[in-house]
Amino acid sequence: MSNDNPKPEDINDPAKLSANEKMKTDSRGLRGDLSDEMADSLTGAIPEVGQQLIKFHGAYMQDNRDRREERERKKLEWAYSYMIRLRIPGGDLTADQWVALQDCCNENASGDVKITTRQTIQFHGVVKARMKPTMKDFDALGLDAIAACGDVNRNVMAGAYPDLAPYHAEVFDYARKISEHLLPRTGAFKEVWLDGEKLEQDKPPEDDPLYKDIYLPRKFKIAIAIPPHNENDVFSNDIGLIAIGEGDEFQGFNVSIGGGFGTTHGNLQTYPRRGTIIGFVPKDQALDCVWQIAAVQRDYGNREARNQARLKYTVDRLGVDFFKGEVEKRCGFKLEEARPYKFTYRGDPYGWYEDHHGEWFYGIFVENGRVIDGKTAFGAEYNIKSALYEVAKTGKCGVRFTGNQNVMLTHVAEKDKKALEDILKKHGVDVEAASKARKEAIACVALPTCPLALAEAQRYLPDLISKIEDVQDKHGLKDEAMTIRMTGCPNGCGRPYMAEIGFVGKAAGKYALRLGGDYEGERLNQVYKEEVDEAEALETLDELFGEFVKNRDGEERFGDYIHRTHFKGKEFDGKAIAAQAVAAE
Ligand code: SRM
Ligand code: SF4
Repeated sequence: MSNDNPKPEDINDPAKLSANEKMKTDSRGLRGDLSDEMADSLTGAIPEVGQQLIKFHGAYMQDNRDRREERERKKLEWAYSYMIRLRIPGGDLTADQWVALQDCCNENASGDVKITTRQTIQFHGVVKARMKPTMKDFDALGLDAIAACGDVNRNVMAGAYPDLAPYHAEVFDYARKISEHLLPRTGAFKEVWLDGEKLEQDKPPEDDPLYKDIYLPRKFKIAIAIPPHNENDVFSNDIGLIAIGEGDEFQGFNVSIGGGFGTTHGNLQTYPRRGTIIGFVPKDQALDCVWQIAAVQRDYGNREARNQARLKYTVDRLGVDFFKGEVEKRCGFKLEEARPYKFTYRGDPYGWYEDHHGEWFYGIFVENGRVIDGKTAFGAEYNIKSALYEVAKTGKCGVRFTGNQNVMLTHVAEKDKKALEDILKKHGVDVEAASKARKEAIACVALPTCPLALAEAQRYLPDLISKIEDVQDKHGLKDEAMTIRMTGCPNGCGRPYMAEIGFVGKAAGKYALRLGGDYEGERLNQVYKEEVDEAEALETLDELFGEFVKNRDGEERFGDYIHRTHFKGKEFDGKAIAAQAVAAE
């Protein structure tokens, strides 16, 4: 858009709004017909409108794709069930909450908790009849799934590691504050799941100053990073907040806007975007600033084409300066100049470390966030499900999820360390068991539950990593840390666009190979090969590791080497590529 001063009413043609927009405004504060649809025991499914609406309640209708053929042969409807994602700002739980959630997952869902890339957990395989009991269990634990999905602000992430910043707890609490500040104000959740009082048909739904009755044009994500850690990939978020301190005092945040990853293969108008830092906000004004950024996106976002609706496209369409100016106008204050910060680490520290108050934390590797027992691709019996349960049962720690799909035991007293470590060891949970590359890898869910998956991810990456480790070994790179990430489609749920080695699913056994991201999460990678199968991926890495070992500059990382040599130091610019694609049409 070349318009210098666009107005909200210029953005969308009311006649062309997407179907999701009507669903939102017609929903009477996200109620729709969900109560009746969930009570219909004749089918495990719900209608399309309900499927979109239930996302705002933290749930997705899914089916087990592995079982489709068998069900069709038997002339049965697909094996429908629901995935529920909890809202856990900063991923922080008490030990009792973890024990109860694990029990709830065993009773009502598949039993296998999945730690997500956004510091929360999901249950898969909840059948219709178990949805209400599950939501009621969450409520009894002081938890909920409100706005864990849908066109609203999602689970807010916060840097999980308290070892380096004395103000960690203060910053960490902003995840909760922001999550609550941006929560939808509707009583629909209580009504649908907790037998709350019904809103009479002729009464208007609750007033919601942020979301009104239109909500946001698309999903909206916020993460806080506490340098030097950037394990949440702060620049992949609609709003990224980088905590800035001076000495022992927390000052406020550098604010990044317009990060986001979802793309569609072959559609150059969709692209991953790294967030842009627009300034610094003092801590007392941070909540206001975040709220107003969401409000500007609410008013200026594209509501006609959902694949152009994320904040990243709004920012690129309006220009960073206009967007920032609009936020400042609404805030009534100006952002200050961004302050210096430095990220050095994106992986999770494993094992014990002490915080500033003398409490201990223990980082545990959970391959691809799957809390399951059994043999792993790295050889060992690694019973993380039993281990976590037993550890939490002692009540001697808290449980915190990380943006790398791992878990941390929190707030452990010196005297309790040994007892907890003994339990972990008994179950084969040894932080040294896996290689550096494996411990930094991420894979999204993909098959069999994700309806959008074009290829495997979490069920395949562990085996591929074993083969990549052999190639690393051949070149003397066994102990080299590298971020390897895989997703089953280009939506980017495992953030492959910021990996040093990214695999993005295209079809069964076929992936786009993306290389050249940096280790710290400041730079996007780029397509190195449009499509590789396993053999070609390994062959390519074999060649590249060989030349890397020969030509690397000192301690240069693999991603930096590829960026410098193969991409000539040129950054990926999705906006420019999109403009060329439009011009060529
Ligand atoms: Fe995601 C959709 C899983 C993090 C970008 N994502 C989905 C759905 C719900 C598929 C669907 O729409 O039906 C997947 C459910 C699979 C399943 O069976 O559970 C799904 N996303 C996940 C999780 C569980 C991956 C994981 O293995 O950890 C992550 C849950 C995070 C959470 O707790 O909220 C997850 N998704 C992400 C991330 C990474 C992040 O946020 O840090 C991204 C990229 C960042 C971004 O948002 O741009 C991401 N998911 C998407 C997109 C593309 C959005 C876009 O702008 O185009 C979709 C598809 C969509 O929204 O249309 C999607
Ligand atoms: Fe599904 Fe694609 Fe997300 Fe993987 S990246 S979970 S395949 S939507």
